[in-house]
Amino acid sequence: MALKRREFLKASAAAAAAASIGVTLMPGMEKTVFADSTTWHKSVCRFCGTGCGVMIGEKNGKVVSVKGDLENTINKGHLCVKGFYLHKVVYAKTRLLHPMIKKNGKWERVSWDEALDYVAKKFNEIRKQYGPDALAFYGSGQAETEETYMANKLFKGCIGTNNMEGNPRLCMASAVGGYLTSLGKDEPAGTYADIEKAELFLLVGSNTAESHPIIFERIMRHKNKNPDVKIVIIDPRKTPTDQVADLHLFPRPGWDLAILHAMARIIIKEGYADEEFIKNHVNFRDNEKALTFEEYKQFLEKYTPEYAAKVSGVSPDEIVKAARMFGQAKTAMSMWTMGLNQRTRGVWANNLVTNLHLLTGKIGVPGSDSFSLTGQPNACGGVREGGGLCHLLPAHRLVKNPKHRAEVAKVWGVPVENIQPKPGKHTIAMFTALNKGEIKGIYIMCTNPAQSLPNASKYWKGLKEQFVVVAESFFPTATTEYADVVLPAAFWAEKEGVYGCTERRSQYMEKVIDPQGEARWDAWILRDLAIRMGFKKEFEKYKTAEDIWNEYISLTKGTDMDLSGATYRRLKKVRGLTWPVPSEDHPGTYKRYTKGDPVFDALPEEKKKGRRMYFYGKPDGKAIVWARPDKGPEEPTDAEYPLALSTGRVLEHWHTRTMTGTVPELNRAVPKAYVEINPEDAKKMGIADKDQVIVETRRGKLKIEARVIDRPKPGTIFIPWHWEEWMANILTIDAFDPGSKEPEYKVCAARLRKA
Ligand SMILES: Nc1nc2c(c(=O)[nH]1)N[C@H]1C(S)=C(S)[C@@H](COP(=O)(O)OP(=O)(O)OC[C@H]3O[C@@H](n4cnc5c(=O)[nH]c(N)nc54)[C@H](O)[C@@H]3O)O[C@H]1N2
Ligand SMILES: Nc1nc2c(c(=O)[nH]1)N[C@H]1C(S)=C(S)[C@@H](COP(=O)(O)OP(=O)(O)OC[C@H]3O[C@@H](n4cnc5c(=O)[nH]c(N)nc54)[C@H](O)[C@@H]3O)O[C@H]1N2
Ligand code: SF4
Ligand SMILES: [Mo]
Repeated sequence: MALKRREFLKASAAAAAAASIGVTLMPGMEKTVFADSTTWHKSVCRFCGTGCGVMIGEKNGKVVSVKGDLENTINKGHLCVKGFYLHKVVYAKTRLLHPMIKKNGKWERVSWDEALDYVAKKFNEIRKQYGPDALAFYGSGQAETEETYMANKLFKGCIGTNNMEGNPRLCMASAVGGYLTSLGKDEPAGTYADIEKAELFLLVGSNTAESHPIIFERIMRHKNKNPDVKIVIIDPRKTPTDQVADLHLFPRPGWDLAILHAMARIIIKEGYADEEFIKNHVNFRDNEKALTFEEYKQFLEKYTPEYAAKVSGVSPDEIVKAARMFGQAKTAMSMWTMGLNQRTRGVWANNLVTNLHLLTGKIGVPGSDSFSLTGQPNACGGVREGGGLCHLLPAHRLVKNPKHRAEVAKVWGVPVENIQPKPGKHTIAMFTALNKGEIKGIYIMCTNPAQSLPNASKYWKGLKEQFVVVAESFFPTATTEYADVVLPAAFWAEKEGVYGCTERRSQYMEKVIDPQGEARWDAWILRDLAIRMGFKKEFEKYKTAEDIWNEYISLTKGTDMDLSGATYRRLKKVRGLTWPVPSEDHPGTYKRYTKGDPVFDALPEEKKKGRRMYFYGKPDGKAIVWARPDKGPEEPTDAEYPLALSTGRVLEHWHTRTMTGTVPELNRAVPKAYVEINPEDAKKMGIADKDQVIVETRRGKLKIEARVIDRPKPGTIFIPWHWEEWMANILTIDAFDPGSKEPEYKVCAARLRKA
């Protein structure tokens, strides 16, 4: 079987490209590698938002191996290298095994009782003296839904502060803003099942091959079988994803909005718009007011291919070609990630991609969708759906909505006045308040902000000065350096829970082994802390993970993201369910806003007349095509800082490397950081491959090895941000999108010289 597939892959140059970057391991291969006494347990990869199903091999109480789950529809047995080595991460030498308190600057091992009593006492003192808003929680799209749910209840419902955020703010907030403003509800309409039905893929600001390898592989397989399938990329960098492109537009970082408008203009001018769909399903707006279709067309007149080319630095012909390819394909799927989201115009960029789908009606039908790729394994499930941001409550509810507060307070068993109507502080505001001493105590769980925040060194002050509790599975990390207390957290196979991935699919993960050392499940750490803080009545009722999940899904009942049919009983058997899934006999939903979506099906017939889609998050059920200005980045290049610096990922490493950095195979593949410089620029600057160089921005300086390579567009440089030793976030800018509050990691101005 493995051989056959390899031969099949070789048949196409495109697939060979994927094989060459080592994307997947062959199903069946594990049979030769693992002995039979191993028992296998159904779980999910804890890395990217693709959500691959894994089988965890357990032998004598140890996790010994991981293989792809053949029955999982997402990955059908395939895994990328990160998933394949997960079992090694469990036993890393750097696992944090005991609670510790920093006493007189030195870490001291303490009992759980001492650690939790200490945190409870400090938090209560701060709350009493300075009020609830002097406390904060900072969580993660890698935490399980049950874990984020417990934190949400403790902080928003019991302590009474909405200062509850998480790293999805750095990641998915612009996509949330994009979906809400364009379609009215968060998260994609379609699912991965559209991949095999799409004729065209528009990959914009997504290095799919390295960041979502299994999604990339599905696209490749589909293209191999159907040579007419086309791939258009808009990305300033030539990444491994580029190897399959039929057309690649290389804009200057931060300047691609004009391209998307120009594409819309050509699509309409050349008759590719679906006038019937537009009439019944679409409204037009600019930042101030409603527009007519005619007014929108007038707005677009500025965006000639020549104008867009001038702004973005690509050729007019390529823009025309991209627009025609999008227009001519019967079905199209756009996918994007941080190249759009991590921008001060992140929400607008999201809107403009969705515009193309709304104008052509390439949405709500098989093979077509405006499909945002989610970064982390549970950013959708725990944080977007679970309500783990400062303005949200569980199940797409808002703190500012009195009805929503009342519904949640009732289920939480807390007085409704406990939940503040005002959103708390978003991530950058939260760490700014920590710097200023307005926030005096913070609980950080499953994230490493001292390294991952933009302009990170600016925020070390607050972490140093205030009371910082870090729940972590590994030690040390950049953030534990500044902690007062560290709490060892059970890791992946050591706990059960649910992850919700990119395609609205919730999947159950089994607890396979006991935690290492004294590590405990994050949800129980939070429960026991809550009880010690005085919230006994509210928290002692949770005895199992299922108790938490059941309460959570009861809150989703009747919402657009109804998960009430996704019980543990069911999730333990199936390979996840895509919401809405309103009852235990409901199969889950393939497409939203259209026939088959229980929310759509329940709408009165007169509302649906003449419509194949109803965007029920909008008052009249119509989605919005946005006329947004084509603004560029916050810090454009200039004579002083002539290079555009971008940061991002490599296939083998995950974020701050606390996990992948413990796997020798992954470290060998990419042992250290570097700055990519285009050969043209390198020549001008007299820099050779492997030279040590200094990269400098208005915020910091970094000494790093040069990699002279035709990947970044001339005038741009790229640094993978995974290494603490070469911390890219010393350099990045902390300007953020005014709507989504997501920072602009993807573009700032830099200069570079030989060290
Ligand atoms: N191997 C690996 N996979 C991961 C992760 C990881 O750490 N390692 N992390 C996960 C997470 S949380 C996330 S959020 C995703 C991120 O997934 P991606 O967003 O795919 O990854 P990045 O490398 O951050 O950036 C993607 C691309 O954006 C492009 N870009 C930069 N500026 C612009 C611009 O102005 N316009 C356009 N159109 N493109 C631009 C960059 O050139 C880059 O190729 O990956 C997930 N998967
Ligand atoms: N320059 C630059 N910076 C970026 C980005 C970029 O593209 N460029 N991308 C941004 C994006 S998209 C994201 S999502 C963020 C990610 O940034 P972070 O969330 O800060 O990065 P991670 O390394 O994933 O941190 C997760 C932490 O949780 C710990 N951990 C793992 N499992 C568990 C567990 O079960 N329980 C607990 N309590 N801890 C656990 C890990 O050891 C690790 O320290 O970074 C952002 N920062
Ligand atoms: S593609 Fe993502 S989810 Fe799948 S194995 Fe790789 S890291 Fe894990
Ligand atoms: Mo992310």
